[in-house]
Amino acid sequence: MDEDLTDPQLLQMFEIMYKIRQFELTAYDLLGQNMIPGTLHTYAGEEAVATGVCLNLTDEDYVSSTHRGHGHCIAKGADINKMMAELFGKKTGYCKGKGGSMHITDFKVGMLGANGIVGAGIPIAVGAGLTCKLKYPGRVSVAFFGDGASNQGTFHESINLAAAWNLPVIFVCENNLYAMGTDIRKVTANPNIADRAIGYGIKGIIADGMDVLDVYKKAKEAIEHARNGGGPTLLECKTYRIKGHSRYDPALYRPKEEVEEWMKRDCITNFKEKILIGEKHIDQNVIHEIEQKIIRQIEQAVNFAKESPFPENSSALEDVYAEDLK
Ligand SMILES: Cc1ncc(C[n+]2csc(CCOP(=O)(O)OP(=O)(O)O)c2C)c(N)n1
Ligand SMILES: [Mg+2]
Repeated sequence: MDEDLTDPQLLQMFEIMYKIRQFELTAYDLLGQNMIPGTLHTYAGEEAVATGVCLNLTDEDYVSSTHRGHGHCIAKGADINKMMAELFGKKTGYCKGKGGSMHITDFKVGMLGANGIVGAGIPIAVGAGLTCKLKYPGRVSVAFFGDGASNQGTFHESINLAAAWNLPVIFVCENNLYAMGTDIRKVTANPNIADRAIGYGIKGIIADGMDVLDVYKKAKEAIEHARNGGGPTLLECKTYRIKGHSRYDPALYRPKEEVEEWMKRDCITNFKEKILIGEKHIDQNVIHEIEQKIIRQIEQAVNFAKESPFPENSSALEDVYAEDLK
């Protein structure tokens, strides 16, 4: 481990990743029990990416997210009670129960929103990046998006503009090899999305998305570069999802051997065993206490969601527009 991080910082990384994993596995089960309506896309397996990136950000920095957005929300500091209540469709949720998983937003912590439209969060982050440059120098904006989104026009238009205007935007591609059932290797000749950076005159970096320390270190470099006026970076994180694309996808299109290989690289188990215990000799009881604390927090979030009321029918047409024109 070449990063100069303290034990409390390393434990914080673990705690955030563990919180995302528990939130996701719990939500996955609750949806299976019909407690949560609709569908959802879990971030389980990819926790090191959001965690490693967002630990370099403050509440004043912005992130835009995707349909797989719970991990970005939690890593950016969103409230898991309000997140869970939103998944349950309850009035106490982030969108008063009317948005669901793919619309969770929290401006207070700079979370500009999950997004059900693939690639649509990328221009939003560029807009926020322009705001940073014009009004709040020193702040940065991060766009999280998938390998599938990297083949949308919005990706190319956004990255080109951000590069031309030298905006403080970090483009974080979460390359989990699949866009629903489409294998990236079947639709994209170059397996390294980061190589596209050169075409836009910016730097492209590849990080091991299963290694939170590698993501943290490379994101730090890109974020500091942007804060100091150096402009955008394309950071590609090689990662893999544990579950299928959405709750109801058994992911049969992924070869068994491939899944097994990636599962051996699980970002949480490896970080805990190799780094926290193996290298840093952190007391296992300390780690266990963190795990128990998170499990209790998730239980509380579920209870909060269960006990909260549904929105009234009469509220269906409220908040339809961003601003009330009364
Ligand atoms: C514009 C648009 N096209 C298609 C879809 C349907 N869709 C939802 S998620 C998804 C795959 C996205 O893949 P990727 O960007 O790699 O993200 P991942 O799901 O792997 O995190 C698709 C095609 C959509 N929501 N929006
Ligand atoms: Mg993908």
